[in-house]
Amino acid sequence: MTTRTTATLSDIATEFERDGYAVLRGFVPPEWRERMMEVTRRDVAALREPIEYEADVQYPGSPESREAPGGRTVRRLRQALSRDPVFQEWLSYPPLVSCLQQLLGTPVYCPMAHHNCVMTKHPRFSSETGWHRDTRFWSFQTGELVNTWLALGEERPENGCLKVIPGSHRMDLGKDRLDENQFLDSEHPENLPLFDTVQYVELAPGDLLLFHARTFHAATRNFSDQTKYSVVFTFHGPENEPIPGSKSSRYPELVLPDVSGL
Ligand SMILES: O=C(O)CCC(=O)C(=O)O
Repeated sequence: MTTRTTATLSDIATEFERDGYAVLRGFVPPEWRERMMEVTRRDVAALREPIEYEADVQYPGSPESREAPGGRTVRRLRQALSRDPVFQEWLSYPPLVSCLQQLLGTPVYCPMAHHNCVMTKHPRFSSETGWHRDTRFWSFQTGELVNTWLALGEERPENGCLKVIPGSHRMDLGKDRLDENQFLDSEHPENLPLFDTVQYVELAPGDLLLFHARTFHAATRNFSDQTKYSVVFTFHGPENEPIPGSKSSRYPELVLPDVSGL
């Protein structure tokens, strides 16, 4: 993995195409990051819906129910775009949009049905996310979508940063290598070599991880004493659309401004 602040768009695209992810350091203007953090803390404190609670996913480590101790621990503030204009500003930020145009073509669309959230990972009640592709329950014409994962604070192995399997966005895997929830079967002999290639994506506040929606990724719970916050969106280009009538088409999509002429 190469990490740079001054990479050309074509370097980023080459790395992304090869590895299924790329990291751009210090990418977001600090005042936006601070505002996103403020809004996140406000909405977590107020339990402002729509929210996914840790108890809802029932992953290893999740509280047993919303009524159990820690049951109201937020996992994800959904519909970030409806929470504060800073998220719309972020999605119109020309350096971000030009990266996405390079990877996906023009115009770029942001489905509001998926991601469009702030992920929160609480130290006491967070859970383990198994190895999966984000496309597992999405319905688009193709799997060509790009996720942006913006670190509002530090992300390290200790607090449950993302782990990725480089190049896995281009791998075809038989169904027998996945469990019933489409997580990678950790004991399947053909999957074992993949785990030797795992990379931890460590991020500093303001760093941006771009990853392909087919890249296998996972994360542990948060073993630190501070909550971790990340702003996550997904995007597709003009040659990929949600399947009509599916969950992926249940909300409108935001069309990002074309920045090619800037
Ligand atoms: O932070 C985590 O636990 C991973 C979240 C994730 O991969 C997802 O929600 O798709």
